[in-house]
Amino acid sequence: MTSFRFVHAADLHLGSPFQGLTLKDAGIAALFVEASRKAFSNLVTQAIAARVDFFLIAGDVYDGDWKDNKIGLFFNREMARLERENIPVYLLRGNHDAESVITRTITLPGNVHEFSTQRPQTFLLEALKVALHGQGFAQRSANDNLALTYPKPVAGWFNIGVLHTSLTGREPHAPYAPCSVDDLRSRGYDYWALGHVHDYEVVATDPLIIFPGNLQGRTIRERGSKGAVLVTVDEGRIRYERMIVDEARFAELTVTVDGDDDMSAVLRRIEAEAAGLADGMEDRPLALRLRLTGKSRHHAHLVSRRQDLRDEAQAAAHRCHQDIWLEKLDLRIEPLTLPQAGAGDALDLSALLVESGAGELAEDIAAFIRDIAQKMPGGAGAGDNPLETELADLLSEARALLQARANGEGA
Ligand SMILES: [Mn+2]
Repeated sequence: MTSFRFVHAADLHLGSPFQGLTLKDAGIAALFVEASRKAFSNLVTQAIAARVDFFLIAGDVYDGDWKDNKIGLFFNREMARLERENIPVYLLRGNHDAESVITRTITLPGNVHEFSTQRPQTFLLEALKVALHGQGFAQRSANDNLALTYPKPVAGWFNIGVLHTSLTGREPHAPYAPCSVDDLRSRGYDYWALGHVHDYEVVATDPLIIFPGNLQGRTIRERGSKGAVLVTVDEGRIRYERMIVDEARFAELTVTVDGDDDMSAVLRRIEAEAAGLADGMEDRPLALRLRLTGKSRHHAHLVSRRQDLRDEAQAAAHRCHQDIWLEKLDLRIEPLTLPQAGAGDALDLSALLVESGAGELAEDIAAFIRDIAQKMPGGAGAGDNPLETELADLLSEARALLQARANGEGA
């Protein structure tokens, strides 16, 4: 057997819109927007430095159809860098860049080889005695078990299966090309280069079945370090290691307040716990979703000063590290004692407020927002409406504010 090494990447999602990021600093927001492309350039640079023999991409190079040719031009430029180093690339289409989805094209250099979307195809790398088996998606949906149709291994060669799949289901990913680990094992290959799931996961070690994850976190759901996998085969022995290429990271932190905590006590808690985030940043900017939970006798005061609390929480985070940026303050603090509906005087504000949260008001407002969103230019009404998804928070904030005023706390 020969010795060689290769990159296994997937889910580049080039052209992906940056969602849900409410970073206040425009410069930092721009850095996150650029991060996906930079991460892929970093990977190409690392692959060249590692002198890999070939480069695999297991689907979803593009996030969807291109708005213009910019994203195709970017990919071509990176592929050409690999071609000048004589590194061939083998890729297939996933659900996001299925044949029927992408309508524009840019001619790619000759080192880029695409697996058929009609049937399993095998590329034979004679010099390395490596056989690559794969099939891309013709349509966005792929309900068939593609793995079971992959061919028998080439005897005496190193066989790699390339597949875009959710296996038997990986929340929150929709099922695509469903198959079991045993289905993959039944092919008798040496390595399965999977794509689709955005978290790094070594699914099995005999044979190796790996999801490399995506190259760059794009939302708060994609946290931690991101990258591809470098696989080295030496006289039949396989080693693998992660190639971390991300430019910026997402993290969540839950801080539980104590019943007696006032604003400054809450901020001290945030500062103490945010100090632990620096290790996971590895010199990258971090977008932090901070969740405050617990019960507090100062609930109304804290919630009615949400904006101050957010800015002070950002300041506390910056006292720990200059590159922690608050993505969102998720305020889930509850009052020490919930007001009881129906108790007390005829005009009980607490009771009224509790009742007002019981649905009707929320539904009215949601309908109102939908109505306005549809009339907005530029497709603002399409897809998830950020105002609508945060409605419950806004309502609870308004309730706390009103309660605080009624109690004479001012605001
Ligand atoms: Mn996918």
